[in-house]
Amino acid sequence: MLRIIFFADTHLGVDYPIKPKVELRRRGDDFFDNYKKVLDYAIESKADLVLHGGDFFFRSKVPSPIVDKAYDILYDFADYDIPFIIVPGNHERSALPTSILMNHRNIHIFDEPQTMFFEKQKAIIGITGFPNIRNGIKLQYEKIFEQATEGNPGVDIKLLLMHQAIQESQIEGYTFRYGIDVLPLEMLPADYHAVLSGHIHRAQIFQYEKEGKQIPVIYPGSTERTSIVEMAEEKGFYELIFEETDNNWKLTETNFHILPTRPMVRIDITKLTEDEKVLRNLLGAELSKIDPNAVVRLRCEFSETRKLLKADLLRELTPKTMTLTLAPIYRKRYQIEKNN
Ligand SMILES: [Mn+2]
Repeated sequence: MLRIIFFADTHLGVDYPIKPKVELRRRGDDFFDNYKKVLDYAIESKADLVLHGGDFFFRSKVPSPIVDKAYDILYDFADYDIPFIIVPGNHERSALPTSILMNHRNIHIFDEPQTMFFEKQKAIIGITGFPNIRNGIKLQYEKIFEQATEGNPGVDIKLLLMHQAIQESQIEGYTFRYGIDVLPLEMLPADYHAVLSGHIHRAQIFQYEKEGKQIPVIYPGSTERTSIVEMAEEKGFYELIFEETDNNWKLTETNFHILPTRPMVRIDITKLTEDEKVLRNLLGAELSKIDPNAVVRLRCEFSETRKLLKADLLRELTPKTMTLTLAPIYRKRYQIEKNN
C-alpha cells in the first residue's frame, strides 16, 4: 500500500500583518495552523509523498517574515524524509520566492514542465507537472505536456500535477466549461492514475473517460476559506491510497480529511439609516446572534449608512474573538473567480 497526501491553495500570508497597528483577531494564524496540520498528519501517518497543488502563498511578493515562517515549517517537515512536491500557482506568479531553505533534498519544485520520479513501497511513481499557465492553457497545454513527458520510462504510478481550471470543475454557482483558460477534459492523458490540481478552492472529484478508462480529476480545494463564496464549503485535504495486485497499481481510495475552520458568516445591513445609534443597535443585535469565533463579512450597499461604519465603530462593536471585514460595494462574480 502506498499513501499520498495531496493539498493545495494554502494562501499563507492572508491577514498576517507584520507590524499590526491595532489589536484584532486576525485570520493569518488559521492559515498557518491548517498548513501545519496537513504536514503533521503526513508525519504521523507516515505518508509516502506529500503533493501541493500551488498557491502556497497568498500573492507573489510576500514579506520575508512570512516566507521564513512558512519555509521553516517546511524545512522541519523535510527532515522526516517524506518528499514534498509542489507546482507554483498563479498567486506565486508561477514561481515561488527563492530561499536557501528550499535547497533541501526532500523539497521538489516544478519550476518548469517535467516529470519527477520517486521510489516508494517498491513502486516507481512518475509525477508530471508544470507551473501555472496564466494565459491560454488551452493553447499551450499539448506542447507543455509533451515537453514534460518526452522520453519518459514506464512507471508503476503516473500522476499529473497542475494548478489550472479544468473543464467541469465547480465553484459556488458556476461550472468551468469553455474558454481559453479552461483545460478541456479531452486533452487530458489516457494512461494516468489521476489528475491532481490546485486553483479551484472547492474540494471536488470528477471523472473523465479516455480509451475506455475512467480517470479521476482531484481538487483538494483550499485549506482555509479565502472568499465569502466559500462560506458553506468544508476545507481539508486528500489522502490517496494506492494498492498493488499482480504488479498492477491502482488508486483504491480517495479520503477527504476535514480541517477545522472558523464559521464564516455574512451580515447584510438591509436597512438604510443615517442614525448611528440605530445602526449600533442593529449591528450589535446581529453580532450577538452568531458564533463568537466567526469570520464576519459585513455588507452595506447604502452609502449614507456606510459612512457611519468607521473602523472605530466596527472595532468597538465586534467581539474580540471575531474577525470582521467590511465588504467593498458590489463585486462582480468574475472578479471572485479570478482571485482563486
Ligand atoms: Mn488559490
